[in-house]
Amino acid sequence: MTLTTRLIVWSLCAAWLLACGEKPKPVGFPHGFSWGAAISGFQVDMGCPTLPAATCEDRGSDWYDFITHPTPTDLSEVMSGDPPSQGPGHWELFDADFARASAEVGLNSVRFSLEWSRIFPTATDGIEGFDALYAVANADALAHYHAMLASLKAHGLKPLVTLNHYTLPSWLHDAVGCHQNLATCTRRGWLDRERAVREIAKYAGFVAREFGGEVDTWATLNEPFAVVLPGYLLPSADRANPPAVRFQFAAAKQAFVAMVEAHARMYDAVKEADIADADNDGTAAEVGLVYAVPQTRPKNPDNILDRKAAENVFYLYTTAFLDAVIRGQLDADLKKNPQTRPDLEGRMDYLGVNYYTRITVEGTDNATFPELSAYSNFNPFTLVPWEEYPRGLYEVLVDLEERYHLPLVITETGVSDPNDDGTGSRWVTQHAAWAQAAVKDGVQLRGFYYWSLIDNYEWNQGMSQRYGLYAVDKTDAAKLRTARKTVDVYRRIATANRVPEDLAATYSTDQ
Ligand code: IFM
Repeated sequence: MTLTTRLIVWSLCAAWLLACGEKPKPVGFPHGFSWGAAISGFQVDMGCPTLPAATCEDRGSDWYDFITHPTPTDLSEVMSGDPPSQGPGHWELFDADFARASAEVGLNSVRFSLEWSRIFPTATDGIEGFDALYAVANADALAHYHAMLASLKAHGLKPLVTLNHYTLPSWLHDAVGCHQNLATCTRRGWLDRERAVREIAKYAGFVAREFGGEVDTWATLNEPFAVVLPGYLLPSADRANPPAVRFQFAAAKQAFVAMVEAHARMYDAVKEADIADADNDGTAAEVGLVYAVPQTRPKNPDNILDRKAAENVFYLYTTAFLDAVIRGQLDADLKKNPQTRPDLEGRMDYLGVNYYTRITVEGTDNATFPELSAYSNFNPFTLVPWEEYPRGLYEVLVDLEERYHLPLVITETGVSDPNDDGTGSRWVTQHAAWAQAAVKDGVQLRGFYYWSLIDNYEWNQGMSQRYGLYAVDKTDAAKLRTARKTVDVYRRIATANRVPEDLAATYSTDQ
């Protein structure tokens, strides 16, 4: 059949299908789409079956100090107290984990994080240039990350590397001391803005050169607002981040600005240092940022106060930061008065979107926090978070596409599924279906990463949350992995590069 004949036959078939009311088949995902699972170093490394704990655990980070120090009384209901030894031991078991991701789940990519404090266990202030940094870098950690990258390659998995997934080296951030007294602690993390930005950019440039031949896709920071909010404003049992202090508005703004600047300087450093094209596709380094974007709605759409409050929350939680790192519009006082900073603009090759929930916002006439005067019409205590709302992924993706016109990657979405009762299967099908709908409607979506590959240490909640495609027996000496039902469902979606219709029907994707 010639091309012309084929086109005529195809047009007749399409006209017949439409005339008979048949729905056209969904387009699925683009060719070359990344299907992956995401993990982060601190959350998965600890708890090795046979390696010495001192090798397996990264003892040089603020988060390690935070979970191993006796819990301060005011955080007793917030911290799990789970010991590092209960972690999944991925530092030792990475190769088997990656083998499963490829052979059993059918993935083609994994997102993982390098741990800054593993690579530089001691301060890098005053040390300049690759060779001088190499001399003080931890050679075992570098060798280990090269081995992980070789394993990913051997299993046909492309790496997406996060440079900073919440944790800071203890030499930069005294998590416990700053929790106890933020005014007097001396290693103040993001609050030592110039130092933090300078040193994290140095680290980013160093690893980009060291691993650039194996990595093309980089993410600078993970969920910066999830460092600011539970770190300096509202630590809670849901999420606390060191220093976990309450209502420190000035500090929250300083951390916000530091992380905006850190992204820009890390972007520049990686672009300069990674000139090796790992997969020969013509691009040596693509650098983005990972941001948690909740769908946000007014409690009562007919109430002007609620509508305004929802707009305020969306700005404060999401677009204030993204406008700064994408458009160079920095609202340093968070007073809705952004200033142009050309040194921040245009430093985003793609935006990583973490999607978990919709939040519902209620307006109020009373200023709950005068310090947040621009947002005085909402009360953070009335926000209702963690609602399961798959359609929100579509809404968020379309909104971000319209606002920023950037390629998007779903860098995390997933759910705790402790009883393996189909919760994960429902989640992945419904969220992939809404992602597929966004692609159909023109969103430039490049990848979908399930959170998470294995059960992991969920920050202050320890091992109580079970996000893994694979369950991990936290008390078993070998840290046995068992596939959850989600594995089979996700494999079918990833290998078909679309949501099969029977799955869409089983887990009703309409809302
Ligand atoms: O475990 C976290 C991850 O580190 C960041 N995004 C949300 C996940 C689930 O809470």
